Amino acid sequence: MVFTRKNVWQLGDTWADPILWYARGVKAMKARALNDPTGWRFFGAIHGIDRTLWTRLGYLSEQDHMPSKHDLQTYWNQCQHGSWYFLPWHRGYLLALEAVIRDAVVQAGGPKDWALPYWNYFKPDQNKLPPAFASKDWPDGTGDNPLFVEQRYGPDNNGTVFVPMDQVDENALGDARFVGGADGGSPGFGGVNTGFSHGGNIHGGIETQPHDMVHGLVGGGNPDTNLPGLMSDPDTAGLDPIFYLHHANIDRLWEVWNETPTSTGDPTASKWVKGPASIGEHAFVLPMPGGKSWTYTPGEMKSLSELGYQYDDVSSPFAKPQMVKRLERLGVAVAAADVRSAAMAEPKSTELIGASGSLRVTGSDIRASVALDRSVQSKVTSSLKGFAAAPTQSAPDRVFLNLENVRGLSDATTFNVYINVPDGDDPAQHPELKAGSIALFGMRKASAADDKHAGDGLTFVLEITRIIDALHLAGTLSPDQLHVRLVPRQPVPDAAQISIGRISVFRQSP
Ligand SMILES: [Cu+2]
Repeated sequence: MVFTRKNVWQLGDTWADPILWYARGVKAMKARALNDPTGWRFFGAIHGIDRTLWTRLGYLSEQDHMPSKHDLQTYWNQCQHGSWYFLPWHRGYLLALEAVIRDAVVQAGGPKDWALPYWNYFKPDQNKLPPAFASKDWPDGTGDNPLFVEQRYGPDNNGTVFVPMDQVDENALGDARFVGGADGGSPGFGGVNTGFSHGGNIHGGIETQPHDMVHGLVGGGNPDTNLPGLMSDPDTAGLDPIFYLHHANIDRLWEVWNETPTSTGDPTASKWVKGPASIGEHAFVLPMPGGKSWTYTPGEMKSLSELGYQYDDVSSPFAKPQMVKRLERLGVAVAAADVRSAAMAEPKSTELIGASGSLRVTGSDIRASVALDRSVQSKVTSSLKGFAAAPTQSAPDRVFLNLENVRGLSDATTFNVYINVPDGDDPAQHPELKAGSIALFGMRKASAADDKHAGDGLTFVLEITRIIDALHLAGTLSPDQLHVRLVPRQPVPDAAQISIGRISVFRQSP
């Protein structure tokens, strides 16, 4: 049997069978105790649990019995973030949750081929929360719809949940390489090389966008209590039923990337294929129906078809490879095959062009200046010129803006980042100068110094090649400074205590 995950907005009806059965399965899981490995809260805690936060949000009480020490150590707090294990760990997590839901569905007389739908917020008119999740009622009007979550505040913190299209993108699909560097250059499509990483510092391309953004935009925060929506924090996200439809879409994008002609494929390094257990660290292990336990490796997650799964749509959202579009903008005509090899080349070196000092993120308009090293900058210009002169022999530099060591307390914060907006102008009027959008998913956890983390916070990497190319074409790529502006969706309160270690710019030569 092949299980097919389908687009939630194209099932034909708000309460089409896959959604109705999902709701019944979630209800069955929610009825189970905290220490039942097939219970809803147990699964949420597998992703992550912060007991203070759970208690304050009403998901944990003194009446709850904790799981055994063995179960706790085996299963809880396992999600992989800021790591090349992000995609494969979450693929396994979806498979296990789906198996537990399906077991409940089949026991209640539902379809044996039930599979999770996915939410593709990028499709026209599909960026709103699917209506079955927004309703307090079941279709018959009774009021305990388990898909509804009170603590889901949306981008404007008012309970209207949608994904604003100007804050998400799928550009990570254009990154040819799965694994990136932790050196200021591209973090890759899938992330950087780490060991077991429950909260790493540098998020990979697809993790930053759209993954983190959708978490922050859907969850939002409670404007009265400053508590995050469930989706906004990795320690509560797995409690929201929409989580699994969002992650099914991220998982689908992994498949889309693998089908993209410029992609170089999943990692082959044994540390990735065999997973963290192969280097003596925590294994990936999840509960299955009937008291079973399932241990898996990233290598086993590579092939969806071998796992018996497919998506109803894995077409690319881009008509042309992004590298081809870049060359067209630069006015360079190159055969598609040459473009492909240039895009797929392993990066040779990464070099710092400049950096700012530390800054505090508060209010609604945060500004910083990055002093640029002229000699490094001229290398970028000559790489662009050299490429135009001999396009089959080289590839132009890529340029990355890094927000390093972002620390603070409020993961629900999201903001847009702009470069060189003219003084007095509204940044929103300059989409061509937007470097990207960032959500601080995982920051609170990464900021706390404990036995496993140094409290370094998160580092975000945004590719600004497109903006640098435009400055180059306009003949204005020679300033001493780059002006960076951060525009939060909601003003950032002082109480969020958000700071950035420094903002830096790197060139990466292919
Ligand atoms: Cu997630």
